Amino acid sequence: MAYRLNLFQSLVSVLVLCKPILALDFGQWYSAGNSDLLAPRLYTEHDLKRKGLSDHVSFHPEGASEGFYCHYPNLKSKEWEACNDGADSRWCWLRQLQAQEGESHPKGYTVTTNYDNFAPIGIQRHYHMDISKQTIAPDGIPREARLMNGTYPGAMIEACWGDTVIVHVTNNLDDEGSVIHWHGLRQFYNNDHDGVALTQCPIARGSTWTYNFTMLQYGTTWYHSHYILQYADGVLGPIVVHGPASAPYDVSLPSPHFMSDWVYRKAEEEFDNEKDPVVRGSKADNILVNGIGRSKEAVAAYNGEDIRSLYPITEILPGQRVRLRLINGAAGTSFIFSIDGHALEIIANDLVPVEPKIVDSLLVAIGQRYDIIIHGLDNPSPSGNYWIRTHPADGCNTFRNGLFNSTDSTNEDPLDPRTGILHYGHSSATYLSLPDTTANTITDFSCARISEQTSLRPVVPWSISTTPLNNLTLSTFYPSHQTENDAPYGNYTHWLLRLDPLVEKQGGVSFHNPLFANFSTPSLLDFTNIGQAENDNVIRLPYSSNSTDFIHMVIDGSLLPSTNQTDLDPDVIPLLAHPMHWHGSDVVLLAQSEQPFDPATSMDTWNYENPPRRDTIMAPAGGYVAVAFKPDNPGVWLVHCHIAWHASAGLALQMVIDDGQGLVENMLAGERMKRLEGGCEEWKADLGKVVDYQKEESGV
Ligand SMILES: [Cu+2]
Repeated sequence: MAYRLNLFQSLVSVLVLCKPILALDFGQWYSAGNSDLLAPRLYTEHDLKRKGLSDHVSFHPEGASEGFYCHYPNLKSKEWEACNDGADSRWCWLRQLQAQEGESHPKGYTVTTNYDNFAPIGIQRHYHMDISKQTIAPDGIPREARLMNGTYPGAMIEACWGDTVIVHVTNNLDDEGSVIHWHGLRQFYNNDHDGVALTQCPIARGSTWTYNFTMLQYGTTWYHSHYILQYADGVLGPIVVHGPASAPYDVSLPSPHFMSDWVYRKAEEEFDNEKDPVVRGSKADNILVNGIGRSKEAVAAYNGEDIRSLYPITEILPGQRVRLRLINGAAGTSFIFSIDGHALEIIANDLVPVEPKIVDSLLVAIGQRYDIIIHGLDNPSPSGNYWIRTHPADGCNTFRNGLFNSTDSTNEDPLDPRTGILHYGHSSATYLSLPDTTANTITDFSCARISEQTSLRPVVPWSISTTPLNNLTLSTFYPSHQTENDAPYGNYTHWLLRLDPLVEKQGGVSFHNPLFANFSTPSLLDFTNIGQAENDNVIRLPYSSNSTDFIHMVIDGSLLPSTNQTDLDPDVIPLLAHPMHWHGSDVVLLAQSEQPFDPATSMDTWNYENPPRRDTIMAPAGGYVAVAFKPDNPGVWLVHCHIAWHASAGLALQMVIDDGQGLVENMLAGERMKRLEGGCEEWKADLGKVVDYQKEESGV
């Protein structure tokens, strides 16, 4: 497949794929938005009228914020129309009118469009964000936090499929750098905007850094700081990209359900527990949903008044199908989400639309997202109030007052998983009392939920090659020096997870290395030397633009303690499964198993035909996951555990995807590299004035 780079403005290049046959169907390629549409803020209807753009396709998507419009300036309204105009047509996004005649399905952009290759061309949207210290009390207990635009979660970034989003991030912290990652966004040919310590220096105090990326995917995701443990201190927020859906619904709720945990101490202080060989684990103090929690003091002080300040309220009407976006932005907790008495229809996992699947609860691991449709009851109870539950999954939580365990009630004082209320009607019009509903019968509280996670089918299918492109040796897969067992594992990447990489490192165990980023020398600015340092944890992968080429990788959890190990003290037992997150591409789940990986037999069980696909998957303790992904996005990409404490302990590696002939360096040559270097100069000038975390933790 041929390609060419199309430089746009001075910052972003976007790949233009040349597939002329498919072009007839959709008519538009990925390319830059029109530069004369540069907007100082969100487009509103007023803007559209003022600019005389009303001849172009524009519409207000259901579930969007007030005043928010989608706008496609390249599509003349005479030929195109928005087609999210009814509950039964959500699968369709933009309809090409001329092609519609005589066709049962109108041509255009729909949920079946291969978004790897095609997206409508939207507009540019600018967001201005600042990071600052503020004291907040989300559950009644005050704590100094670090926040995006002063709120927890931070301000929502909202865009439409194909828009280019430009975020100007100002670091107003007085003692730390920062770097912001746009979780799950593919950043195609846009590695320098991924926002990790491998691709840029931290943003110096007082500086503004601009991120610029095009929404090639659509759905629900989030952004968070990727600098030390800053996201556990509050630097995170939702991202919503409007687009089509795989099932009908009546209304979409504009505000996502943002689940997280909350630590009363600064996360860096709590991290001391992770490094302590006796304690071996950082702990959280409470559960928050949309930044609302309940301390024991707050619950004790509750005297029957209105409960709106204690619980986030989700509104629904009888019989309605309501789309809700779920995000897990926790530091250390994976949640089982459910609504008492209600069925939930999954329509997307991470940023991938899936065939609709109805469940009564679902696992949302750290970093994962789901778009679901709540099936409203025709005849709700007289009070119309139902509990929404975010139950920490067994073995995937570490709370200070004891671990949740669905089969063991020895914890006398567990946190309450009832964290929100589904209300029939408009809550503002009525006095709300506490629901008296009972929980759905949930049989699987496990933190891998393998049967659920392996059952989701993407709408746009991938067929996976059984012959991987990678032929890795020990010298090209650095973390494989972990054991002597790598040699027979053959033609795919094998990453053996260890329990406590940082503790082992401190204890002088030499065969395993945590990844340590060097803030002042990011990999992307030192490309030829990646892999020279002991803690670089690099794997080098061959770039290929051929859509049938895949890399296979096994992440092996066989050395991690599993649930049947009874000799472990339940109060100090480490987290059992690791939510592994990929930057730069989605991965497919070839296998997810609680049985140890066996190179002789395991591969016979792998699923190559449209396997589940997403950016965050759960690696079970005692077993393994096998994934595949396309090495079509050149750059340096992080793969890491999304338990914040584990990432800071270095449970990560960096993938270098390059053609060996200068592809990455040529992509960044010129203005893009100068910009990165300028950021590093600012950072280095500020180095003596920020807290130096480099000796203590990984920096990712
Ligand atoms: Cu982990």
